[in-house]
Amino acid sequence: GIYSSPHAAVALPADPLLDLVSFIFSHCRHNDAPNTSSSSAVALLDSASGHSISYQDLFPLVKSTASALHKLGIRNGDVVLLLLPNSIYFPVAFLAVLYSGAVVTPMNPLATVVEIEKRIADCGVRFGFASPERATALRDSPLGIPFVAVPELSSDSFLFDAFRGMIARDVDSDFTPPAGIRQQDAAAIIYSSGTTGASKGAVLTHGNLIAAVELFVRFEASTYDFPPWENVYLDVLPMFHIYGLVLFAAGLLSLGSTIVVMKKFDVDEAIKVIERHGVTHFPIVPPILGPLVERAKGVCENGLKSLKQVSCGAAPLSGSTIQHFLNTFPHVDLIQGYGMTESTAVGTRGFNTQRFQKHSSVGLLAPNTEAKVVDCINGHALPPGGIGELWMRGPGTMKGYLNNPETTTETVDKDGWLRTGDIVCFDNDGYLYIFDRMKEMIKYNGFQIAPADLEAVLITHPDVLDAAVTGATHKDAGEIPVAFVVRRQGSNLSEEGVIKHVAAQVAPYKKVRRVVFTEGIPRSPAGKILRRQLRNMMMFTPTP
Ligand code: 4UW
Repeated sequence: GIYSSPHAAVALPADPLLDLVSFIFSHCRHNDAPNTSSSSAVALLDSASGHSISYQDLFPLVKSTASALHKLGIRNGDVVLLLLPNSIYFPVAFLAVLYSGAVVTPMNPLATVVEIEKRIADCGVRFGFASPERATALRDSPLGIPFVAVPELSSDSFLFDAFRGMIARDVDSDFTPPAGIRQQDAAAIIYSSGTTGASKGAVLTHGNLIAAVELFVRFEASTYDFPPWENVYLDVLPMFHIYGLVLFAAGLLSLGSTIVVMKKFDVDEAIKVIERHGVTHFPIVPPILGPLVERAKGVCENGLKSLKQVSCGAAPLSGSTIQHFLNTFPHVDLIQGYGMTESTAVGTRGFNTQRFQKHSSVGLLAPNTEAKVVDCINGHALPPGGIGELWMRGPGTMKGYLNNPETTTETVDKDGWLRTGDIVCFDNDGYLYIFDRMKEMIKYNGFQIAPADLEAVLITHPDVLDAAVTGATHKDAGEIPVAFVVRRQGSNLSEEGVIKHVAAQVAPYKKVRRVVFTEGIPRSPAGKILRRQLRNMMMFTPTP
């Protein structure tokens, strides 16, 4: 009943004393050839301004920034908050924190002060990176940690601008971590709703991230029949999310590919950028695919010639959208991938699917990764064709949830199996298909929302007696959060009032988008919200 990866095992570095940054730059081919045209190759390029960081400059910049952090007193194990939109400096900040021995916790840059306060308290953040506007505002708030402002453009003075007034200018571009960093040390704490409850910090180690870079990014590139350093990737995916982080702030930099960074996705702009920079690879989430096909058709009959591959994941992709894409772009490979925060994005990827025509599958298990499909009723591991919960095991599996041993043992069992909360099935060729999600998580445009986080906010409204949240399918966003609210007697709280109350306290993507007033929330005898029943209630409530 155990599925192993059909790919040959990949040898992962055995040295216990190894950090992600040293791993990345020891593999980056441009580092081997200093002062050649190869080392001036562009690593990161800002799509709007054309500002860029070359491979020659990247590692020294990471080392200087790590040295600046060290001078500020950041030490092994300290937690640093990255409250950053996509920019060419996101990877610099991320890798520098890791190289200083500290741990990154990334967060949506639109997070509210309440959410940031919670994060700081939960993982003991000591220091933050934010956009200039955010950093200024947060310095005056009572958060109690210093924030560095990361400029978005000026490549020459990045360090000086960022650390202005905090440290002397003399930073060390040959900095090495003074205290050794081990593969088993924490590198990132990324929040996820897991299978149930409020969002919690998944602790990912340097070893987890090295495994992800090898098994997800570098392995895939090894199957191409063209050199990965000639590839140009367009990044519209947020690097604060595991999918964008592993690809754009780590894996692709080890391959020497060029990454064109877009701060915010806009379909027309993306099409222009693809044409302008000869983009070859475009990793996306499902809500982007439909508009891309629609707009691209209008722009140029058989355009986007440079494009070789579009890869899609983080949420389900509809069959009709896939067909539409294939008809419009017969020259482009469309693959799906599957992974999760708790597996450091390691999971499955489609390979050569144009040839195999299995576009609705999320692909084959990554190397060194095993899976079981567990019958939801009797717990038996099922053969191909059987539908049940996916359990995965491999070197990407997180260390555990921060300060949460109980939820950790519920999620990763003593044999190392990670319960994904996804309902899936394998076919006879080892291709995985995702059917449903049994966990509570809502995915809005590919972003996670934990219903329990919104319930905690709803219940603070004085007119709300009880509340529950679940997801409803939505044609553009995939899913939207819907709140079920029991009002206090005599209250005339409106749908708009509920939506506003939540919106004031959460990042915009988490906003409640529909409200159903009800007499009571269905609960089990143990007090657990019966979410399936909520979904049934929704079917009988007319959409306004
Ligand atoms: N189809 C249906 C999918 C799919 C999916 C994920 O926010 P997280 O924790 O993490 C992610 C990671 C996405 C990802 C990782 C590596 C990769 O190669 C890739 O390729 C495109 C994508 O989203 O959410 C994890 C949850 O998101 C759902 C599923 O419920 C999973 O447990 N999910 N990918 N292709 N659903």
